[in-house]
Amino acid sequence: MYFYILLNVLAWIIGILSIAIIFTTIIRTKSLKKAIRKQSIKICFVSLTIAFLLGIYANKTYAPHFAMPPWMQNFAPHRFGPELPLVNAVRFLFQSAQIKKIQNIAGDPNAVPLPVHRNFPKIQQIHLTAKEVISEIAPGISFNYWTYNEQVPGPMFRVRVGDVVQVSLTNDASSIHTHNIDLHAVTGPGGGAALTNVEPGETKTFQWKALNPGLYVYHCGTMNVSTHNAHGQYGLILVEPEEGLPDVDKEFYLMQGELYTIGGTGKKGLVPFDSQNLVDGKPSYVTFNGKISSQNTMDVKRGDRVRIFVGNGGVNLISSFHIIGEIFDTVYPEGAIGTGSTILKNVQTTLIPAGGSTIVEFVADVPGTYTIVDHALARINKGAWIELRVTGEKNEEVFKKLDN
Ligand SMILES: [Cu+2]
Repeated sequence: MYFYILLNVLAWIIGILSIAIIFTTIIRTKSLKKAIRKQSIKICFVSLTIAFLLGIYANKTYAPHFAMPPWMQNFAPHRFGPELPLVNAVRFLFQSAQIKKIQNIAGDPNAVPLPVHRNFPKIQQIHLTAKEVISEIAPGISFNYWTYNEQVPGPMFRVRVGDVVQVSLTNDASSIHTHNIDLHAVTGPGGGAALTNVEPGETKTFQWKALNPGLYVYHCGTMNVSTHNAHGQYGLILVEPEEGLPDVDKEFYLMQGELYTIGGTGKKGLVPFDSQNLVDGKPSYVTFNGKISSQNTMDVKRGDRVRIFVGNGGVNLISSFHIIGEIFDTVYPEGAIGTGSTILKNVQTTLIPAGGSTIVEFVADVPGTYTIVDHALARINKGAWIELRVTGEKNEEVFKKLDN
């Protein structure tokens, strides 16, 4: 890595010396024509060309940001940095034409599994496929997402406390990278990550018992973890308490996430991952369900009691979850449910830690369009919003215009 810095320095020294000799020779001979005929000048021009080519070589022999910038300090465990291995970056460039293109990467917010409604534990099976795909963050802006089941977030799962859950993870044969799964609902080392390290084409399975109710994040735990999460590998699993959750009319599934891309917010084309901005915590995009303004809709009717399961895939930001024009009458902070958990009433904005979750509930009293945001509002400019539509008759007792 330092070899390239030395080459760069050498190129500068040769270049500056060559230019200095050329100028000195011209000044001494007082004639450009005579100076050009001198052997020393010819050598200097050759040296300058070599310095120029050396400079290009020193700067371009590794893809910037794919390899770790040599000046970037990294203290990740096992000496794994946030950079993508150069060989994988090269493989991506050669294989990008064959990588599957997904029309809409966003996981459907309506795709919530039905309540368990069961008073006994059983064996549950979960199967996921890690797959690397290309899809749009916004129109004209594509990214190499790493997914579970070709969507961001991965599918939501719903089990009951006491259930035995068998999780099998396949890494699609087309993948370039190794993947695994760490479920925060798991009691056991690594949440299952070490047991599910799958090379492309491999499948591994492990079993765990759901001891604690709660709404838990799952994510890829392959080194460098933040790099895998910042490509979209996260999702939620709900472990219902024995008594279940109160019935509601409509449930939704959202996950906030961050994307780090070279060229910054709005840069068009297939935008590469930016490891330096990942480490600095400067995402180009902050999204709900993987992309800006998901094509999926969130529709409810006036009077519906609504529950949203919300996760934060991170990896740097804490979400200040808020719906403009709505108040959460019930919040299960940090997704904590079950006997003894605190329930908050009448909340405007609730925090979701990176790698954490929340459950919010409210009644859709007034028809209209509501924007769901991270109330660190500058993030709206990076895409942190999605709309909820409430249809039905006006409710002027609660909300109406007063004309002057
Ligand atoms: Cu992964």
